[in-house]
Amino acid sequence: MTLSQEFEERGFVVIESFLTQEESHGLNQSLEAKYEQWQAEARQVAEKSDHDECDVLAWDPVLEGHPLFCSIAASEKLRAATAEVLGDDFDTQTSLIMFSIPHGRGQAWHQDCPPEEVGLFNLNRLLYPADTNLENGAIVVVPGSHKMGVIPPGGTQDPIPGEVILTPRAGTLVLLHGHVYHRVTPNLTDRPRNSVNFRAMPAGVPNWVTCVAVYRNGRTRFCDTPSFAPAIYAETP
Ligand SMILES: O=C(O)CCC(=O)C(=O)O
Repeated sequence: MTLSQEFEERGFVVIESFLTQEESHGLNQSLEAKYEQWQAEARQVAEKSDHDECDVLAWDPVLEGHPLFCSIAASEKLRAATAEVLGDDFDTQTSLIMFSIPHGRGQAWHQDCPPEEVGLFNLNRLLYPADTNLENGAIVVVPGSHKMGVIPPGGTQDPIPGEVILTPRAGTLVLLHGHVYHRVTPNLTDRPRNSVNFRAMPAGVPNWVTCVAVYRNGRTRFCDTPSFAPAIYAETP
């Protein structure tokens, strides 16, 4: 099966050893430094509503012009891997680093954008600079759920039939369709657990596609959408 067929069928592909050891090491060092800076500032996780039980801190180093993150985001190898699943014509966003905080709840089941409009989706391009595991936070996905509509109501970390537990090793790239049901298990350790996400979209999909995330018990709006956006975006509370 080609990467493109696998992505179409399952909604995700896993590419191991995508980053060099040097790149993983450099990303890790920058992430450690950022976390230490936050610790010094006594940074807390923002108070969240009940349905998005996510204990994360977010950072956008590409927006800040961080050289290493910018060079990986703009690399030929990331472009080529993305083109395998989206075709040559795609758009990109800046970066989203998610620090799952120590002893936090990870990330509840969610879809990264409403699935009602099948063609309106983003692509998570998730890089893991360090090993993940069941202690610091596995990423759990339901293969094929990008074709199953809205995630059913239920517990934020309760298993969903068919789920697959992924524990990407350092250097792995996971390309994940934004309509796939996924969660990150709680971080039981004393250190943050990180993913680096360089989101992309098929050509023509607007930037605000990532403004609304769908949880099992509600939707969360992260940014404003234009008035002409579909109602699922424009009217989400
Ligand atoms: O950190 C991960 O492994 C997954 C991140 C995630 O769920 C997301 O960005 O929507």
